[in-house]
Amino acid sequence: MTAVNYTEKIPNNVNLASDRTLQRALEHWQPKFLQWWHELGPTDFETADVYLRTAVSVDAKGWAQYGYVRMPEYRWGIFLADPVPDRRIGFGDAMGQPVWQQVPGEYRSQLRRLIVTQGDTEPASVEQQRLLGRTCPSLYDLRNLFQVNVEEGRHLWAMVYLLHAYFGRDGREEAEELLARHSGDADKPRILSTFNEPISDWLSFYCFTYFTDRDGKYQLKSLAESAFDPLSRTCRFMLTEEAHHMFVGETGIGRVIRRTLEVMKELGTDDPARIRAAGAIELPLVQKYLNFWCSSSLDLFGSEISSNAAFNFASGMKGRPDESQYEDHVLRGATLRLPTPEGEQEVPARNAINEMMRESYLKDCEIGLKRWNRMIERAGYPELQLSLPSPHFRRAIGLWAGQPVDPRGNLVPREEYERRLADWIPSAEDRAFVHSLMKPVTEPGKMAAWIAPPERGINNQPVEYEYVRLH
Ligand code: BYC
Ligand code: FE
Ligand code: FE
Repeated sequence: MTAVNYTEKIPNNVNLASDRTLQRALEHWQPKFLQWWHELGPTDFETADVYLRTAVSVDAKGWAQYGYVRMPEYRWGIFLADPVPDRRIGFGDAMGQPVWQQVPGEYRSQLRRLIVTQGDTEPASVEQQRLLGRTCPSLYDLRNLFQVNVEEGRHLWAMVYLLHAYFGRDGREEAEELLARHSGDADKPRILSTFNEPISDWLSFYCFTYFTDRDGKYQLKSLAESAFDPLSRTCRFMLTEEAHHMFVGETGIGRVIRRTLEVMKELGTDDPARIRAAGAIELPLVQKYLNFWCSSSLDLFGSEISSNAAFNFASGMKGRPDESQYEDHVLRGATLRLPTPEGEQEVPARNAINEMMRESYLKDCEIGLKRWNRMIERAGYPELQLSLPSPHFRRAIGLWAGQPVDPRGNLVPREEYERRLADWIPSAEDRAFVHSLMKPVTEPGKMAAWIAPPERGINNQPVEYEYVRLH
């Protein structure tokens, strides 16, 4: 079951050949996917040989194989984690009952909506990142970008498989729509806000992989709990790929900080103007990028109080990340106190699932900050420590949407908020400065001046390895 079949047109471990109708439908979608990749993927690098990992089996240990691949020839396929024998629903009203191998009629449209929303983010991120290759800080980073891109492409395949296999004609139509909406498109934008934000510099890319891919991790964890077993198995395998995306974000931001600290030491100052003149990014500007991407990504959890979330939980469609860590998996009659702009409010716990997810997400976000702050403190600048903004800052969804809240969580006069926003998130001038640093470095082992080298290479290769052969 775990081995991946690479002899077929669509690599898979779901025995696709046994269902000719499904196979034909997916083989019909495949050229449209490739066409989309040619148009909206990293098109400048179609002929480059990239040192990529490809899944060869789905067990946790040693599922990957590394080698040079041209991206359009990447073997995108359908991989599900192995089934758990006698798996039972772990939460909600149907707790303890066997999981579903088919879609229950009464939950069909909501399940489809969850799968479409998840699927929409994957190609969106590839579109957002499509021009970054032109300004890579190193071949090592270029390779990591492309690894993330091909895997997000595969995540799209994962959702399209579910739509085709379990939702009939409207599933196939939704699969086409996933290629028709585009990030930032005025007429047909991507569904969720963050996926329409431009990612035009590498600091934004690292912040996106740190904060936004981590939303992916938490959403996938909660869908891995789903009573719809094919969805759960798909998401479990996607999570093993996701770990690398988070690694790229955390080490990317960490290397930017390390380089800035080196420059501060060389110059003997923390003066932003002098740091910029030396070609590095001052820590307060890193903080602004964190504020921007963290607040944007917090919106991806939806409203604090959500009847959608309550329905998803009660029915068994979507649980909480690591559901087993909670004591009460049913939450009937349970309540939670939530801060609102008008004061505290008591709400049924099921309606506050989005908020519980956001809380566990924020705890996970803190881990990288602790590491970075240790580095900053050791360098002798404890007053320049970085922090996450308040979850009420700059929200566009939910109870705090449009509220003038500063990054520390204080409601401030609206006029002050508008005036000071440029102190809290990157201003046009800040972005122009970061863009001015984005010059490609493509000699093996060399790094752009604004970022430190990584501690080690990929798959035990040295940092100087030629991770991408450009032609
Ligand atoms: N932007 O009850 P509400 C990833 C909409 S990332 C725009 O508050 P609900 C990845 C919402 O759709 C993970 N619209 O929220 C990362 C609803 O609209 P309708 C992606 C938003 O439904 C990096 C309305 O507001 N996966 O994988 O409880 C690279 C009221 O909704 C936003 C998923 O999201 C927003 N930010 O929760 C690559 C999992 N937020 O239906 C990939 C599947 C909310 O009334 N999705 N709205 O028109 C879900 O579970 C839920 O749809 C959400 C929203 C958690 C997103
Ligand atoms: Fe993904
Ligand atoms: Fe990801």
